[in-house]
Amino acid sequence: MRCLSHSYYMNVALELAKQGEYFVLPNPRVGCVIVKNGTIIGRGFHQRYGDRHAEVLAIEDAIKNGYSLKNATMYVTLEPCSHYGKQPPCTEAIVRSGIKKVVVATKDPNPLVNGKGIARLKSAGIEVIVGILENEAILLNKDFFKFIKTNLPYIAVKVAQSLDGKIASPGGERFSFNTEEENDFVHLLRQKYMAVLVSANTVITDNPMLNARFGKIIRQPARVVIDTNLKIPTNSKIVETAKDYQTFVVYSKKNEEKIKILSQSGIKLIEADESENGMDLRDALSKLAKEKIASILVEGGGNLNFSLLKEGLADYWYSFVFHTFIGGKATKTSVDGEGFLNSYPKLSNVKITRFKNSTLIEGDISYV
Ligand code: AOF
Ligand code: ZN
Repeated sequence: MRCLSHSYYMNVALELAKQGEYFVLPNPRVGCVIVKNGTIIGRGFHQRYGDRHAEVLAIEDAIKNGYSLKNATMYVTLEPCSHYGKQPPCTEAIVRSGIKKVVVATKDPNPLVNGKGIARLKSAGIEVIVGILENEAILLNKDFFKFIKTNLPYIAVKVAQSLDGKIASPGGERFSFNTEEENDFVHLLRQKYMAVLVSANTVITDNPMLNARFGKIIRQPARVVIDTNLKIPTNSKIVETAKDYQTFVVYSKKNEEKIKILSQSGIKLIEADESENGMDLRDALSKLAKEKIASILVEGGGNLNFSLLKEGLADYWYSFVFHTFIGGKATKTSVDGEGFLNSYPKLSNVKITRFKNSTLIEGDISYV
């Protein structure tokens, strides 16, 4: 009998989980393998939001392959669920199957599960081991973990800037040196998030579509406009195409007439609290989380980016640095606002990708 380590099988389950990437949010990516006498007899991963869970698919796969699950061991990247959601509890399917040991990478932070799944398995006499490749499992679902623990979406900010940090031309016009390479990358990136977010100023100056239309197209993210005073032009592309893409406008100052026009065009309006400098961003984001928007790619301007960093709301950063200078004292930069005084946000786990005309610098944002 071949006997490989727990981490070997968990790694196979993690690789399976990754295949759910674009489709499962706001659920987590989950992968599962079932092992008997050293052989993987069943595989499954959560494939699409609302669909069946990894464990149930792995059990079905093993049965379809003609195996008995009696005395088998299950490796799953997240604690099996024990509640009735869109799917019945995985714990019951596991208990019924005859599996005798379950190896879990990490506990499910969802308050509906959080330890209850493990307790249920143990109460049925199943041996449970927790913590194999735990860091990898958390990293795989860092958006889901933030969303479920804080009721705020996971926020990534994407900027395209010159070598000297400018994001517009000195006259204020849109700056885009994007070639096919960057376009394909960004449009795939948009699809990895549940929504793309800009401020109303960006809609006014650039009139963007904010959809995915270059390269490989798998899904369309929702679109969010942060629009404190409801300035969004009713003839902008976003308003005109609101029936084709899920679109939210978040505002703080009521304007009944504009609200009516925007709602009729298919936009969902969200009212967020006001703050001294316009909108309370944390409140806006928590209201988007209530709409099940678990992750957002922000493609806004320097002021919005500054506020997100200042309030510690941004989690990840992508800077496309084009190998070009723009110059100009007053030219807009990727992070404007009044600047940080003594504590500067930083990037960690930095990754660098070279394109022909630009270099992408990305990483986790840490606030110290
Ligand atoms: C698992 N295996 O593959 C996934 C789990 O609405 P439902 O029924 O799909 O439940 C969603 C919740 O279940 C989700 O928030 C997370 O806590 C857990 N996801 N659990 O055992 C899976 N996707
Ligand atoms: Zn489940």
